[in-house]
Formats: sequence, C-alpha cells, structure tokens
Amino acid sequence: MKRLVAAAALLLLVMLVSVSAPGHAAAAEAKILNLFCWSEYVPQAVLDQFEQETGIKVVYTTYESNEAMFAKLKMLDGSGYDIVVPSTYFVSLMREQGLLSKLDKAKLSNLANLDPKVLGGPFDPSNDYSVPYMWGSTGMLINTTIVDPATITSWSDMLRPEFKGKVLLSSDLRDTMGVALKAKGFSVNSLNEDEIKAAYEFLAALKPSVRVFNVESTKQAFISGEVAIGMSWNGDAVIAMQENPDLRFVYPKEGLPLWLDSLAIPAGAKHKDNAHAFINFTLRPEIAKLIVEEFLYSTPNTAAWNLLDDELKQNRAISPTKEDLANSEFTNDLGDVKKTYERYWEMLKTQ
Ligand code: N2P
Repeated sequence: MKRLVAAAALLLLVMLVSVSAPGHAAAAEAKILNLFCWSEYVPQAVLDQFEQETGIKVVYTTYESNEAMFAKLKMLDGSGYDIVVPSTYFVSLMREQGLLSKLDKAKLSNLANLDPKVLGGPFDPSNDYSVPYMWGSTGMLINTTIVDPATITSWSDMLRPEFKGKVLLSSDLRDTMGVALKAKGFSVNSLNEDEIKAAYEFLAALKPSVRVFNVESTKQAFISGEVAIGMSWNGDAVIAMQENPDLRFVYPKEGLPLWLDSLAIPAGAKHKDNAHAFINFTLRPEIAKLIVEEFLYSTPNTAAWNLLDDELKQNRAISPTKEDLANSEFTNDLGDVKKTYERYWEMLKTQ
C-alpha cells in the first residue's frame, strides 16, 4: 500500500512538472482565448465557427481606440489578453516597449493568403510580431440632399459656412490630425512643428462648425442627417450608405490617412497556442471573406478578395483605385514627435 501511495505521489509529481515545464506549456493551455479588439470588427459567425471547430471559448472585449487598448495593456503589464489589434504605428510602439510576443510562423500556415504588399511594413519589417487583419481609409462622407457632391473635392470644403453645426470629426488623434495635415498639403506623418501647428489651426477654425467629435456612433449621425459632412472610416461609410442612399463617400483630392490593423499577441498572453490558432483561422480565405462582408473594410487577404462578389470588388469605398488613393499615406510611428501632436490635440479639445 505504501508503495502504491509513493508511486501515485511520484506520478502526480511527474504530471505537475511536465505541465509547468516551459516546453510543455501548450499542453496546459485552457480552452480560452481573450481577444481584445476594436468593436464591430470580428463577426459573431466567425467566433462561433472557431469555437465549434476548436472548443476554444473566445472572450471578446472591445475598445474604440489604439490609445485605450495600449493604456489597458500597459496597466496589465502586457498580460490579460491573448490577442490585440493595433494599427501600424501602435505595432511599432508596442514592439519597442516589449509588449508583444514573437510569432511562431510555423503555426501560421495561411499567411501565404496575404497580399505581399501589406507585409513587411516599416512598423514590423519581417512581420515577426503582427499579422495584417484589415486595412482601410479615413475618407469623407457627405449627405447629397444637403450639398451637391460635385462641389466637394477638398477637406477644406468642411469649412464652408453652410456646414456650421453639421460637421463630424473623428475623435481619433492621428486620423483627425492626419486629415488636417492633408488639408494643408502636408504628410500625415509630418515631423515638422510648423506643419503640425498649421493642422491644429485648421481644426481650431473648423471647431465651431463641428457637431460631433466621435468615432463610435458616426454611422448613426450620418444616417439620420444630423451631420452633413465629415470624416468616416470606409467600412462605416459603406454601412451608412446602405441605410441611407443619399450619402456619398468622397476621396478628397489632397489624399487621406490610410490605416492597417494587425493581429498581435501580447508578451504576457496566457494562451499563445490558442492565439496562433485564431490568427491562422482568420487567414483562411472563406473566413476573411466573412469578415469583409460584414464590416466592409478592405481586406489584405488576396485569396479572400478573389472570392468576393463583383459588387464588393467594384465598390470603390472597399476596393479603392490607385487614383482614389493618390496622395494618401499610411500612418507611421512619430517617435518623440507624438508628444507635439498630443500637445496640440489637447489644446484643441480644451479650447
Ligand atoms: C471598426 C474599427 C476600425 C478600426 N469598428 C480602424 N482602425
């Protein structure tokens, strides 16, 4: 009997050691995935199918800005979540701060479905830390019952007196400063304080016309006619245009800010295998297709794009032409100059 107890104790010890040894961590991973992502970004059908196939339960917590996601993750010291979805310039920042975990590409067999043009961006040159999920533009949406679309070509048109109280600006710092920089003919990644100040002055002059400063309920403000002109992410614009056919998406001639959001695994994630499984799942052509069809942004997944209906492929808000994106730029990390942007942004909000 004594021997049996000793054998059982030994067996238990071996099990405990093997479970906690780093090489065996995967075996111990609970069937949970804590996904921290923008709201309205992963279709329920995609979450359901993943759960059904893998038995991994997805807990989807949402955020509305890179800044909010970053602050939360910092507070938790890079743990608490298994996947986050930062934009380009936040991938750089989070990598620099050691907040992201290196990807195991052997577990991402579907990476080949991505358009090589979206890989290797300056924010992660070898994509060791991030996998492009969705990209899009921050363009202009107008209500054609209030304004003749033929007369709107420039971001500066928002300053016209007839739009007093009817303008919508985003509350996203880089998008809105980016639009203002473009309006003044500068780069969305300007490092020049005079240019940043000129962008601030543009926004300060526009402020009396602004009805809403927001990213959360922009669709509703446009659909209801509460605002006549303003900024909109392309996917939100397509959904709003479906609800209200009087709305029109415009690519202003000065160009616009482009964004790319990527899936990444925080350094302290507890379920890294599950996270890799989820990333690889979203890279499947038919899954990436479901994601575009529901949220109507642009997909970096060529295999998925090929499966889309012609109507979506030809929708210029979703699949812009080269001319549409003339002068447009992806938002990059600004290094220390981000403090200058923040200073002007604060001034704008408090003035
Ligand atoms: C969707 C969020 C789009 C993110 N609700 C733009 N970076």
